[in-house]
Amino acid sequence: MRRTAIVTGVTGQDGSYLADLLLEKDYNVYGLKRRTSSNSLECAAHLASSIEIVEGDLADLPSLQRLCQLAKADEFYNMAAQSHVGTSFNQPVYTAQATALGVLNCLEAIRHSGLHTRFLQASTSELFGDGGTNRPAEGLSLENTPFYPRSPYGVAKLYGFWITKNYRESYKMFAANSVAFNHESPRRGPQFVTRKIAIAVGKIKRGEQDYLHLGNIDACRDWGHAADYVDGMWRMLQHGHPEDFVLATGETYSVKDFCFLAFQRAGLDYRQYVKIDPTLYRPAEIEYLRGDARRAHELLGWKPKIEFKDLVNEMVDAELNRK
Ligand code: F7E
Repeated sequence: MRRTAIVTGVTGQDGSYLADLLLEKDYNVYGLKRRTSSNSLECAAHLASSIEIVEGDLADLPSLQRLCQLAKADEFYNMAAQSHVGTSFNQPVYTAQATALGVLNCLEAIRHSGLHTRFLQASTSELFGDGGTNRPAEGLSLENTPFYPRSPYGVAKLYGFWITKNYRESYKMFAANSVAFNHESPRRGPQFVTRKIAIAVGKIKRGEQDYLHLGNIDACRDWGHAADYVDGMWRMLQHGHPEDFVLATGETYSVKDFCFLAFQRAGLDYRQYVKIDPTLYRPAEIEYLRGDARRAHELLGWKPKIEFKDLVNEMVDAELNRK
């Protein structure tokens, strides 16, 4: 029988890649979309005729309850959030409503639906913060690293992580957290640093922009490709029992490294174009992230396929080819 899935945040990078994957696997897909005045489908424009788009909001429990009753889904993926770390310092209350309480609303909608819908919470490496002073040689993992979030976004995600675990333990729900390190693609929102760099390279190359202003370019991230990470999330809901998993590449690069490769792809030297703007520094920063996804390799057979350099090239090429 054809399986059915609900994907919140379907108009974003992760939700749209996940919907692509589920369609390839012949699922019926219901995508939740927040109403906006532009009514744009953003990353989901190519999905308009192949999935059911339903308007609703994570902060509005009745809209999630209606969606659960309508879809009668086997799987529910919560990919929606206020996900920009910098923005969360300026909009902490909204971030808590969407990114923390939104998870509770999803779980409540499933719990009261009377259905056995499996739930995936898209959680994040932002839970770890810097991992304290402890930087395990093998990378950060749920087994070896205490949580120490460094932003209102990270704190909201921490609530989402624990409430998912709590509903699993309290109500025996199949509910799991994917603790994903940074994942990027040409569909990444333009305010995240990788896409901001790629867009600037395209514009500078075309003579439409002179400089690129960035904040802390020494920050290091474990960057993978979003298409690989949604596959890890899908595998988590096919697993024999609900568990939380880290998804990461195990490699880390600085923002400066990203700039070097991105400008080089266009035949440019980043040092001539990148200017540091202190106003783009965050009130609290995570300097270094590198994950250990060995449990996902061993138990889910998951390994990221796309390497860092290929990710940078794909993102820059997409911008260079933009008219
Ligand atoms: O920043 C530094 C910035 O905004 C990366 C989200 O998906 O991944 C993402 O969070 C680094 C930070 O991502 C600029 O200070 C320098 O150190 O691309 P980002 P993020 O904060 O790591 C995690 C896993 C999530 O869960 C989040 O939802 O780059 N940086 N200059 C800058 N960052 C931005 N955005 N803009 C700059 O101009």
